[in-house]
Amino acid sequence: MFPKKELAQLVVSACHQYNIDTVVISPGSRNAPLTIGFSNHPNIETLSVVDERCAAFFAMGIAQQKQKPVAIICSSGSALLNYYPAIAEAFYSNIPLVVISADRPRHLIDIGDGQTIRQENVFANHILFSANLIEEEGQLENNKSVLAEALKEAVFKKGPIHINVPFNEPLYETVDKMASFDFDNVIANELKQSVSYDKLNSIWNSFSKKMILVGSSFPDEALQDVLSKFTEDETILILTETTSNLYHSKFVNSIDKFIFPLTETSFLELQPEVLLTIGGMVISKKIKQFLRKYPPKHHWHVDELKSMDTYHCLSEFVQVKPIVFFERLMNEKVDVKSNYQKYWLTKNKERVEKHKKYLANTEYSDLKSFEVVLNFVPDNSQVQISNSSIIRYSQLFDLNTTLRVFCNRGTSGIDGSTSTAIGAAFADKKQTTFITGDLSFFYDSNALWNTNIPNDFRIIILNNAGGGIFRFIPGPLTTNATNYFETPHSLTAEHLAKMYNFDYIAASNLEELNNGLNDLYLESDQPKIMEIFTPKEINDVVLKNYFKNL
Ligand SMILES: Cc1ncc(C[n+]2csc(CCOP(=O)(O)OP(=O)(O)O)c2C)c(N)n1
Repeated sequence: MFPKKELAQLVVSACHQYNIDTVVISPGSRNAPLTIGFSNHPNIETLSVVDERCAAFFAMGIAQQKQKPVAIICSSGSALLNYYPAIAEAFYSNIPLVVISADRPRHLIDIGDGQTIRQENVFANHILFSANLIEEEGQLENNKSVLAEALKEAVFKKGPIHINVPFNEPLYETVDKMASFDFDNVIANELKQSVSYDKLNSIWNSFSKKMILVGSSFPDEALQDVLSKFTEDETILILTETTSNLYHSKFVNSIDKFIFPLTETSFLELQPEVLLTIGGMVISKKIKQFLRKYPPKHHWHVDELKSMDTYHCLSEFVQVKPIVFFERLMNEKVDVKSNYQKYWLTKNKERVEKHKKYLANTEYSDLKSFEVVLNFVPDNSQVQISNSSIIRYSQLFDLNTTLRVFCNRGTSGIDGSTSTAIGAAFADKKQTTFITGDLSFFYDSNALWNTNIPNDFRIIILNNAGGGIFRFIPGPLTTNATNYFETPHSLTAEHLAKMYNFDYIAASNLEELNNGLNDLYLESDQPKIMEIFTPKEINDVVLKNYFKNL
């Protein structure tokens, strides 16, 4: 059974030809032709999620793991606007999210028809392409070319696109056969790259203090191998974020711990002459502040697609795959004497020792709990982390090097981390642990309203009864409006767990935490939530003392 509407058939064909094999559908009538078309396609998996905000983040989690576009489909009206948080996240995290909205034809907009808003170009500020299709005789070629253009953007530029598809009624008519539509050159990559290697090599080889900083990246063994070779060059210090998914004993893997204790004089020593950045968003506020205040002579960002001037000193956007660039640098490397790397790696070792010593004697708190949790997360599994303190705690630890770590840092929202984690767990097939704060968890609790959650999915909530971050950062506690920052509450996830068929484990001290984590990772025929209740009056003190002790 197929939709009778040619336009719906065209959209389905285009998505298939552009290699989209997963579509998340939210319910509605106006999108019925698309729902019928996609759900009957033999090569496309369709998944149903009611809440559009969750559906979009869920799809984003799948696209993040599969590294290919995933489509989301919804009805007209405010349904579409609920996609916006995930669209913004996908825009800044370079995730190909194909947004397809059903709409009414133009003559029915703003005349008092129901469930109708101005949908065309509605995401204009955070979208790679907006395609506004038209359901009229003679529009086939135009619709085809605009669809192709949109889908190409999603595939090759890795970001969100919006396809708005107006349908006249009737919406539910079907036929037995689909027409065939051919889209030319669907896999041709049009990116042109030209890099002035001679100039860059000569700069690179003339300095003795070079820093490579890696932001969020999908795990990439080849990149890790090439970068590992750079550790043999004593002029180079490599800093990697938790979400870089790169590991080596000579990389500084926990940037905040490394940077925090530095004084003015040591900042001058650390200031690189050349800064080479790769990857996406950088979490560490401290490294951003440092590099903005002590800018390098040259900052190059190496990426196939895009670059941002995060440190206000970008001198060169090197538009090429990082691995290609690194190989060229390596081949033309000249030996330069330097104690830059050795000095800073020694300093880093001292920090690691202090970290261990402090944590060995730390009382039950968010920080201590996070350490214990990390000891239990199984090797070779995936970890999704929500925003706020949790992702910042992760930047203090040298993580198990077999883990794959992700966080929605495109916009750092607390609004879709659970849904993203569920999408990622669904796509990855490996065990996934989602570690989250309580506000982030309760905010996106509709994420659990999803029939595609794997049984080995685990949620760990550090419940400090509010936004713990606001007790730590300077500012909120000095005001008389703290409740509006911290938003204290006494909610627990217990009832949600019951409602959504999750096993539930609670812990309120170290012993319960250890026992609970043992149980958490036992096999089960339903997913599990572990809720760790921590003392909010102590958490910020423990963290402040941690930094003092470094
Ligand atoms: C959608 C959205 N709204 C508001 C914020 C601002 N914000 C940042 S952290 C935070 C509190 C998070 O609390 P919780 O998840 O409990 O984590 P904790 O601070 O306790 O680690 C808020 C409200 C945000 N990042 N995203």
